[in-house]
Amino acid sequence: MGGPEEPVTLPAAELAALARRAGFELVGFAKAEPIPGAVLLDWLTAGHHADLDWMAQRVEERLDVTKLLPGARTVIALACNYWHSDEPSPVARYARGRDYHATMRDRMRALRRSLRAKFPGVNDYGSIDASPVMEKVWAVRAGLGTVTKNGCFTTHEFGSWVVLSAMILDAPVDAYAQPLDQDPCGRCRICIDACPTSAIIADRVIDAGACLSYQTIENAGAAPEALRPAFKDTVFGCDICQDVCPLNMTPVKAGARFEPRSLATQSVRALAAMTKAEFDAWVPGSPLARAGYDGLRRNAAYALGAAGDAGARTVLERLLGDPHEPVREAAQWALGKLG
Ligand code: B12
Ligand code: SF4
Ligand code: SF4
Repeated sequence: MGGPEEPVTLPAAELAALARRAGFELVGFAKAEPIPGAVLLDWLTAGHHADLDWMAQRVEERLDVTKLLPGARTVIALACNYWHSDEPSPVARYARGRDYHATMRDRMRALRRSLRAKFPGVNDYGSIDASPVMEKVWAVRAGLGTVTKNGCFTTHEFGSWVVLSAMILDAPVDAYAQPLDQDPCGRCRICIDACPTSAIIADRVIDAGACLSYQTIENAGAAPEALRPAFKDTVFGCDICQDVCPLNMTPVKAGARFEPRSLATQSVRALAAMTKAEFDAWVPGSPLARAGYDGLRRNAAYALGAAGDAGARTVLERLLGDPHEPVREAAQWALGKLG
C-alpha cells in the first residue's frame, strides 16, 4: 500500500496562457512555502495596521497558504494593469473605473473554468484583495516585480499601476520563477520625501494610520486634525507616492474595464455638494462605495478646507446642518480654514 497519490505536475506555460486568455496581463508561479512571520508580525506589533483589525486576524493563514487550501503546492500570482490617463482627479487611479474586484473576479472565474476543463481534480483557492493572503509577497516570489520603497508592488511592464490577486493550487507546476534579484530604487527616496503625511516610515513600511489611503477609505470617523491639511485635492485614495516615482513614467493604457466613470471627473466641490441621487448614479459598482455617501462628503469637506477654497463657503455652510456628525464636523473645520 502506498501513501497518498502524488498530484500530477501541471505545465506552467500552458497555465500562464490560460491566465492571459482570462485577462490577466502578468502571471507567475511560486512554491506555496510559508512566509517568514516577521514580515507581517513586526508591522502588526508596531500597530501600523491602525484599526484594520481584520489584518491582525487569520495571521496563520496569511503566513501559510496550506492553512487555506490543504495540500497547497503552488501560488499563481496574477496582476492587471489599470492606468488610464493623467487627467487630474480627486479619486485615486485604481478606483476611477468599474470596481476592480468585479473585474478580477470575472477573470478568475474564467481561469478556473478553463483550468477545471483541462486539469480535472486540481483544487484551488482564489484571493482577490480581501482574503487572508499576502498578495504582494506572492507577486514578488512569482517574479512579477519588486516591492519598492513606497510600499507598492512595482513591475517592469506597467510600473506600480497594477492590482493583484492570487490563485492557490494543490498541484505542483513544472517551472517556478525566481524572485527578481534587484532593487530598482537604489538611493532614490523621492516618494518618502513627497508623502504629505510621512506615512512611509521606513523602506517599504507604511504606517496605515498616517496614510491618506487609509484615512479616506477605511476610517469611518473623523480624521486626525494634523492630517487634514494633506487632504488637498484628495477625496478617495492617494497616488502621490506612485505619481512621483521615476519607475512609473512610462505607463500603459489599460482596457475598457478600467475606463474612468463620470464620478472620477467630478470636482471636489461637486463631491462635497453631491446629493444622494447623484451618489446612487455615480458610485455603486465602483470602489468608492466603500467610503459611502457620508465618508465621501466628509473627505471632500476636508479637501476644500485644506485647499482654502473660498468659493466653497456656500456648500460647506449647507453641510453644517447635515445629519451625519463627521460631515458636520468636517465642514466646521473647513470653514475655519477659509478664515
Ligand atoms: C492593508 C492594505 C493596505 C493598507 C496598508 C498598506 C500596506 N502597505 O500594507 C492601506 C489602507 C494603507 C493601503 C493603501 C494602499 N493600497 Co492596499 N492593501 C492592503 C492589503 C489588504 C494587505 C497588505 C498587507 O498585507 N500589508 C501588511 C504588510 C506588512 O505587508 P506588505 O504590504 O506586503 O509589505 C511587506 C512585504 O511586502 C515585505 N516584502 C517585500 N518584498 C518581499 C519579498 C519576499 C520574498 C518576502 C517574503 C517579503 C517581502 O516587506 C514589506 C514590509 O514588511 C492588500 C491586499 C492583500 N490581500 O494583500 C492591499 C494592496 C496591497 N493595496 C493595493 C493598493 C492599490 C493600495 C493603494 C495604492 C490604494 C490607493 N491608491 O490609495 C494604497 C498604497 C499605499 C502604499 N504606499 O502602500 C494593492 C497593491 C497594488 C500595488 N501595485 O502595490 C493591493 C495588493 C490590493 C490588490 N488586491 O490589488 N493598503
Ligand atoms: S498613499 Fe499617499 S499618504 Fe499613503 S504613503 Fe503614499 S503618498 Fe503617503
Ligand atoms: S520614488 Fe524612488 S524610492 Fe520611491 S519607489 Fe520610486 S524609485 Fe523607489
